[in-house]
Amino acid sequence: MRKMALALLSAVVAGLLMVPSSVSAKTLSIEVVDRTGDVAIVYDVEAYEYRALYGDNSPIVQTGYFDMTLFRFSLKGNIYTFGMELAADLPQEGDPLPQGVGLLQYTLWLDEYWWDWISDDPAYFIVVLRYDGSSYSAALLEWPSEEIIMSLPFIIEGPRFEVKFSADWMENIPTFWLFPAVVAYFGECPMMSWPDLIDCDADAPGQVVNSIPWPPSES
Ligand SMILES: [Ca+2]
Ligand SMILES: [Ca+2]
Repeated sequence: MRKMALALLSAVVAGLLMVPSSVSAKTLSIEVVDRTGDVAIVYDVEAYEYRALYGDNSPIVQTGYFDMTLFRFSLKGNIYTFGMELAADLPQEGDPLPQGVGLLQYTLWLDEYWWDWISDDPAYFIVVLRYDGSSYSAALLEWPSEEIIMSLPFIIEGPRFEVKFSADWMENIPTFWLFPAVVAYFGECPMMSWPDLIDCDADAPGQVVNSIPWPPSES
């Protein structure tokens, strides 16, 4: 299903810097910095150049909360935490989304394999924080059905959020790949678009990986 998003975003310029991960006996964590100002930048395959899908003054860009600047994932005890920082505060409940956007979704795929645009390999689960223009919700979802397995606790503080879920769901899956993205659904269209990915362009300066391995390697 993710591959369908190629219709809108054929490629995305993304910068990625791996921040050294901290590993201890009790806590595993990883932080990945994402470029600021890379909302919906696509590669124009006809012009052979990158261009912004939305202008600087478009609401999608102006709001700032479609622009991921940091991705966090950690395991402490039996609890996984998925978090992001955005370039601006997340909307307050009741704040309208930009015109045309029906759902804002901060998304983390937990993939079986290193994910790429071509093979579109299956995911075990996805974890989402959703805002529909009136209220937030967070959930663990089956993929690709997107059926809710369970609602999840979350906190939002300014430009940051965290969603927590039990490691019991992954107890038979000791290793997997992480793929975080900021997703939007427009109007009644069931297809998602991708205002910001952790990265996907092999030529993007600073790129290290296409998906992020879990658990992080000790270094
Ligand atoms: Ca990005
Ligand atoms: Ca970004």
